[in-house]
Amino acid sequence: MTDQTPLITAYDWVPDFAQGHVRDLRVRWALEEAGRPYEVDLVPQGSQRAAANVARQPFGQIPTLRDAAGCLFESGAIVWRIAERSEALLPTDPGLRDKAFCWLFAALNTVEPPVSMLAVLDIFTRDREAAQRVRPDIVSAIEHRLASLQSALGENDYLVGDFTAADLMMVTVLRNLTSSGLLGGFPALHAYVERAMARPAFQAALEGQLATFRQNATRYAAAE
Ligand SMILES: N[C@@H](CCC(=O)N[C@@H](CS)C(=O)NCC(=O)O)C(=O)O
Repeated sequence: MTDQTPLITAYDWVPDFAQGHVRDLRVRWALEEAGRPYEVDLVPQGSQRAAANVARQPFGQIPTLRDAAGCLFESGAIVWRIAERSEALLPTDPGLRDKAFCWLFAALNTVEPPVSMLAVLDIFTRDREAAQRVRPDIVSAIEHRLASLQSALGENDYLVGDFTAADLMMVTVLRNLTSSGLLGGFPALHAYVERAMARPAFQAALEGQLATFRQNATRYAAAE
């Protein structure tokens, strides 16, 4: 790594359900949009609690970003920092930048919580009966958010004029709903997600994450 090359952390492998959704994707996508080369420090799956990881990220999670200015954690903070230095991810107008900031937080703090809860219920909750009991309430909470979001998006392609870091964040949250089919009830949001995912920078970021998992699949399959 040169002094100026950002170094991000990512897992060397994750189970199938998480592939293409691990949050280093957000950072890769932002750097790809900004046209900034980067390097990836692969964290071996299962080593989350290792001292080196906790030193970088207090919860032992990925992603982090290290560059000449220091080390950051939390994907929202990292993406915002990249965006602040790139006109590809933020408008120059201060009012529009403020709007993008608000929408980035809305993605993480208003839309993502019920979306994450659905993943917890569908993937991680061992008590299946309990999960099925509360699932309709969570689906309803998500649909409530999606209806408001679709209405705010209106007929626009993106949330704040051209594509911004806010769209990057919102789309990485919304695409976690793909397998649930919930986006099907919101055609404008479905089209919004497809539009953003068609961007070459997204495709490059996704391929970067998936290529690593493919390379390490045999090793982890053997260990299972
Ligand atoms: N709020 C954090 C969440 C990071 C996060 O949940 N990372 C996951 C991968 S997507 C992780 O490292 N999970 C392992 C763990 O929590 O031990 C962010 O946005 O950066």
